[in-house]
Amino acid sequence: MKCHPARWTLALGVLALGATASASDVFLDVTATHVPPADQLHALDAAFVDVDKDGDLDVVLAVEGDVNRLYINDGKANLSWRQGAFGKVAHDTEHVLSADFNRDGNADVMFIAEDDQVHQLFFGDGRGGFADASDRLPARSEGNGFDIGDVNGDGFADIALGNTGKGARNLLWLGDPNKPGYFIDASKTNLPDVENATQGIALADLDGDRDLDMVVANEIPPNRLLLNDGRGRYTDASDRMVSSVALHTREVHVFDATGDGKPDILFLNLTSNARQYERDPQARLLVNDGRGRFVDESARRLPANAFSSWGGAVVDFNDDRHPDLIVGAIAVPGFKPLQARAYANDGKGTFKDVTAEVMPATVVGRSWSMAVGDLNGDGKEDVFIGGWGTQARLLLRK
Ligand SMILES: [Ca+2]
Ligand SMILES: [Ca+2]
Ligand SMILES: [Ca+2]
Ligand SMILES: [Ca+2]
Repeated sequence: MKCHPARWTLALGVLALGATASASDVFLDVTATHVPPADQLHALDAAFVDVDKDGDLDVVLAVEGDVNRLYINDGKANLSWRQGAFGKVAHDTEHVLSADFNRDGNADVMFIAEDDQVHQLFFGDGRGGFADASDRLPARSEGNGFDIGDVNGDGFADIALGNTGKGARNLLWLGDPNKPGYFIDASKTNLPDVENATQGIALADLDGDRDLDMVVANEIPPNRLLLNDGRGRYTDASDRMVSSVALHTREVHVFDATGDGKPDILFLNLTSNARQYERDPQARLLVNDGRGRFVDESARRLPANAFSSWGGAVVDFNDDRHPDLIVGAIAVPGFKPLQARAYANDGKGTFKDVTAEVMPATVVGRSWSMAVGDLNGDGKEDVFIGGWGTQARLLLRK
């Protein structure tokens, strides 16, 4: 559901050390000292946002079945819970993202919810406070994945929202250029009229014409690729994604895995939603052939996995300027917490499992969606790992 174009350029400033990573020089699990303890919480997703404009990234948590949370950063990645920041009412929240929807210069926050269908929008005041503007959102829905970007190039943030449920249609809400902070529902005019069971969405330019196309990750196959006409109108081009495997996908990431300057697509998959072994949960990397076709090259590029994955992150954890992967791992059947995996990129898009050397042994959980950014101001990207009924974890780069 996340696209990381900014990270490509960010990584360019990092010196390539060429050193082999070891447990002592990659990640430090600072959860016990830096994160409020909450080992029963369903912290399904996180967004890094500087809500109080003090120069450090704070952490916003999407919480399933409880009130969403704001953790304030002291500048050194010590996080403290500011209770009540997003009200006092629990919702079935699945995901969170940030953008400046009303263009007042302050970061805003949006949550989407599944079962109770209460999506929430909060306008930030730049001092850590938020005003509930959820009534600005055009509709309720059984939301399970979303992304934010300017799909029609008018400078206002737009929302692509993926839904599940019988007859579910996905939604596209355009930021209203005439009324900043309000939205125009363009779902019927701008999206293909097809049923989806969507768990993740990524907006990214997939065909190199400088507008945001869309990858739709579905729990019921097929996944879809939609191309943007430049004005935010999407047409189905799923035939550009070549894979013979029917996936139960939970999350999608678009990033340049192979280093050719063209975006590739990563699907993180389940065998089933914690029930039996039904589908192949192998993570899938669809590589751009240079002409905007995406071919499944997982077999030779990704470590084999039998675990299911509800979330992951793209991060250059060994400072070689190539994006590596953190992959959440849960054993299904059983829904058993496993150690999160670390896959190192060889620079050409072939990934090696380096979990033993890179991932602290403490990073075991029902890992869910993740956030990446520099929380302690040392210029290296840290990782916050959500958890379903297990402690969300914070990994700092050493
Ligand atoms: Ca801050
Ligand atoms: Ca704002
Ligand atoms: Ca727009
Ligand atoms: Ca495009």
